[in-house]
Amino acid sequence: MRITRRPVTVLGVLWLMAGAASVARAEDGYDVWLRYVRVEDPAMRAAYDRSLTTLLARDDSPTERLVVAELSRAMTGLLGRNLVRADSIASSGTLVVGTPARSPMVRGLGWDARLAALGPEGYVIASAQIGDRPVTVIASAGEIGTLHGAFHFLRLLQTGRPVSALDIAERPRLDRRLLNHWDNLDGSIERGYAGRSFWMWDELPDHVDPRVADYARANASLGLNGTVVNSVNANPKSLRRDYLKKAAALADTFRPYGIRLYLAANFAAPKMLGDLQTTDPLDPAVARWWRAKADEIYAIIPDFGGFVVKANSEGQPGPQDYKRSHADGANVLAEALRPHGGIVMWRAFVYNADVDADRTKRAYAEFVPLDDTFSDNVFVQVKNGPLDFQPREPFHPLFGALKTPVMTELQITQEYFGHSTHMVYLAPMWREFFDADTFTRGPGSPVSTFVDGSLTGERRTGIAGVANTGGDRNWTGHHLAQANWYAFGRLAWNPDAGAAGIAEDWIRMTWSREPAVVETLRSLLLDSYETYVDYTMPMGLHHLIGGDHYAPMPENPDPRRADWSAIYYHRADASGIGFDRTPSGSNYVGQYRSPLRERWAAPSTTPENLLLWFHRVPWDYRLSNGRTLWQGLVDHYTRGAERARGFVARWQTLKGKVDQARYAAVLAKLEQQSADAAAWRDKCLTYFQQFSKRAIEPH
Ligand code: BDP
Repeated sequence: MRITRRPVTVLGVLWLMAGAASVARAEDGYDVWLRYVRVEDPAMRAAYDRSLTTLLARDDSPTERLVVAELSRAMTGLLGRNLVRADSIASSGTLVVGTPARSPMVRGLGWDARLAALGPEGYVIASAQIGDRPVTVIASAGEIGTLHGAFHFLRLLQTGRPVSALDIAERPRLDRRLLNHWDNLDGSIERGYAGRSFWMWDELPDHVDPRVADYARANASLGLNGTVVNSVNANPKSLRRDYLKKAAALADTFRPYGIRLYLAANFAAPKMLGDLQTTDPLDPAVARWWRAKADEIYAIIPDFGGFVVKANSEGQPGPQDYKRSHADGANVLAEALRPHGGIVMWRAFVYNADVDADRTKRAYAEFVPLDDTFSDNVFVQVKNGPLDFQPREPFHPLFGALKTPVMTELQITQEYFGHSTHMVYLAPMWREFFDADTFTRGPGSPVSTFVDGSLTGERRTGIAGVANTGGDRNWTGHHLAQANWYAFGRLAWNPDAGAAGIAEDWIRMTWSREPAVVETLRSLLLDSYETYVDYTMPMGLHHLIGGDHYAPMPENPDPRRADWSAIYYHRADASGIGFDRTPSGSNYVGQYRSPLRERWAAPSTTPENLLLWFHRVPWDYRLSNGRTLWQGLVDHYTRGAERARGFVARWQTLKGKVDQARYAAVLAKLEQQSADAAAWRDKCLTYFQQFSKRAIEPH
């Protein structure tokens, strides 16, 4: 009696646990989109069971071991069983993973040319026939490509897609796909809202926190291949030997995941580390110092990626301190890195008031005349917009203008987007940026084609995202902010990927495959960007904040400098509001090509969502819907705050459909967002009303 009952009881309990797994599983967000929750749908399970019985893959190298471990972890989670390891194709349903160089089975397929064309990071995932057995192959010219391919394959399983008739070939559209960490050596993170830095500099190099490998794994799952570990406001100490050894320990952890380490360099390091009296880039002693430093770095970190440099910007030292140009500065570092294959990413985030009165014009004014004078391993790193990651900016006019390779810089951390309190899915904004037409080669020259080099034939391409990760258990503070880390990675791989599709994949992997959850959460994410713009800075308004970059502060008069204030940008008075950047104003529009410069020079041909960015208009200016500008502002602020309030109720429909812990955490954040949105509306409308002297009457 006992003998027969016992297993039944145990099985019964297991069954109950499995049945409730999707809801009851305790979730803290640590596993991000790599949760590998059991596939419940019986038809899907049966299909996966047929396709996946055996694994034929080597595990003799660090990366191969990661591939095998990842597949094993995933199968155990998704299917409740591991694949049987095999040396030959003995059964149908074998998964073959490898490179032609290391796997005779892959070599035998005769795909070498195809794989070579996809490069060492690209891959093929295909259903094939070996002998009379149907198999699935994940193959690449490089081991890192097999890791990327494995993660892609697992994404199919996690999102519930069929895997029986696959023919996928991918290669990354951009060469360098980086996260930039604004982490300081003291563990704080500039503009970080998810806890402290998890590099744990004090513990390095002897102890590498396990989180570092988990971080690298998450990045590898997106195909990211580089990380700048320290802030652009760089502490020169990060180039000191003891810190290089610490960085080397991080690089060792990153390496099997295909991720290279880069450092932010302080331009005055030769002086600040106490070696030289000058950092003049044309002084031979300075050049020697950088060469010796580069040699030292590569001796410890052989695959070191290079330097990002913020120079002559916001108080940082730079070549202009010696009356030298940005190119002089970039080139001295570039020459030092060149023998080792390293690059310099020289940031264009500069705003020297001597160059032009309008801050948005300065980078273009400084860098275009220097084009052609940079060494060939220098990238100019350009933020998506000309000011500073505002909720809506036009694309930076340097996109499509420079011949020097450009490293695009996007900001994942939500400095101007409600930090880790507001839900704002940024992919729609990035899409808008990538899709904007630069007219560089006539109509049909979107930013994405400049960024990926296809427009100009440029092969040196790259993108950097300012990371939103930190030591918080869930990495990003807000559970939903993980979607921005995820979306950045997917767009870095393919800048033409759609915001909705990325969101859907992320939801299925991170939350649930249940249609109600997918639908609700996807529409929430997709509505969030425009809603945020509406309740904070609609119609091209920008910088309506104070020093915390969080709360509304349209009255901010920042005494330190006008271009850190809010009033300098909105210029509201009784006659109207907005910044005149047309030829009769600052002529910022003159930095764009025709027909943009003509289009954006007239209010009637400027998109209304950027009207006040380009123009100063009277309060009674008529919008296309017949409302006045003032009424339009009232409408946007009112609608934004209402929608943000509505997010709470929409989220509440998911109660019981997602795990309780994450449900409650997100709900609390959305409630705060709703209150903040109302505060933004009230503060901005009452502030502007003192100039407009018109009633607040929403449509
Ligand atoms: C601004 C941030 C500041 C950064 C700067 C930069 O407020 O903390 O140092 O950008 O990108 O957005 O250098």
